[in-house]
Amino acid sequence: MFSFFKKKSAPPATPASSEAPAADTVSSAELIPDTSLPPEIPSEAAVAPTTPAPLKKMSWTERLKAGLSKTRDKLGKSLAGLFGGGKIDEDLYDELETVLLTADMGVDATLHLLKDVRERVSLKGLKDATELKGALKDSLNGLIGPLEQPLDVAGRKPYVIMMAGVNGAGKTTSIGKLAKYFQSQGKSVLLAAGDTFRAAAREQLIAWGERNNVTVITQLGGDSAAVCFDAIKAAQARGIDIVLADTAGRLPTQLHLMEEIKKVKRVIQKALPEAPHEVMLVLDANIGQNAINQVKVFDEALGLTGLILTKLDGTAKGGVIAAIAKQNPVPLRFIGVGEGIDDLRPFSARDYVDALFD
Ligand SMILES: Nc1nc2c(ncn2[C@@H]2O[C@H](COP(=O)(O)OP(=O)(O)O)[C@@H](O)[C@H]2O)c(=O)[nH]1
Ligand SMILES: [Mg+2]
Repeated sequence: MFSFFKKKSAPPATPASSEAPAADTVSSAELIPDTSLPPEIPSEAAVAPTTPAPLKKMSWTERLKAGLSKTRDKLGKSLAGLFGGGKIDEDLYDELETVLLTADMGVDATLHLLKDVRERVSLKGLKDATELKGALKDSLNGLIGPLEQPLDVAGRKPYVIMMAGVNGAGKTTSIGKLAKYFQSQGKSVLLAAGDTFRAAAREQLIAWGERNNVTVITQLGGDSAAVCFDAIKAAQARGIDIVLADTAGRLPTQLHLMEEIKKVKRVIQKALPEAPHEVMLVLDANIGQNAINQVKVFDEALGLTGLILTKLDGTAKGGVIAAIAKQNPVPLRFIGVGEGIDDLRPFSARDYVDALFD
């Protein structure tokens, strides 16, 4: 019931030219309850708890395993052949190289893992191929372990999380899931509908907010930076713990849009100098190796502090985590393995490796 959107009554208080939002953006604008929601918003289904019942009953470990089944099938089946028996020799290492590359780990991570596995094998004097699995798991854990740095939102209020990423990566859906996740930890949450390019994105967030008693700050036809600015001011006024700011999707090659999102970040800083506390890039795991380029470009533009990797359930390219760890190790805060509300969880390297191999 606490979903609001701002009537476009005041002139845009904003940043477009001056980057200096009026101090009274929030108070001078009228906040009115949104009654104009269409009865059904298809995209919203993404964040609604529509997961089929049997899946709901699964534990996170089971869901993670189910979610990673495509990657595991590809990796696991090939590895099962390798680990089946016989001697550890050069042919085996050659095959292992191919398998790792096929799981989208990329050349750098693959070479790193091979070298590390060889060292473990010689250190422990391993001879039999069946013993290789443990060595590979340890190597992989060593490589991706540093990405495991859970988000710590304590001590700063509001804690501002800004989302970035290409269209369809899962930004808005992840915001819905994260809002629920933080609420379950007793935190209050406010959403900024910063994707002002698409009406559907705004509606997706408003509808989600209504269902879950979360305030959504939005402007009809507004400017993304202004919406985020308003949201932070509203969160401060209301003593809210966490602000989740959505932004429109953009490709790293769309330079004007990359400039626009830099501006969003600068205006957030104007609202609260220490914010955004977290700049999170949302990546669709299906893009495989392209993820590396996206991390690089968004990092250069915004200074990323965290990643969310979504849709691990729909892809056999789960190995991309190893590539990120090797080439651009931005902390992987959360991974998504489905469309259900509980299908986004903090990344655990060990759980991930276990789900891949066991
Ligand atoms: N299977 C699956 N689908 C996801 C996941 N995360 C998001 N999606 C879907 O991806 C689509 C695009 O998500 P959306 O949040 O609108 O992307 P945005 O454009 O980045 O905001 C929606 O249909 C989501 O349900 C995930 O972890 N697994
Ligand atoms: Mg969106």
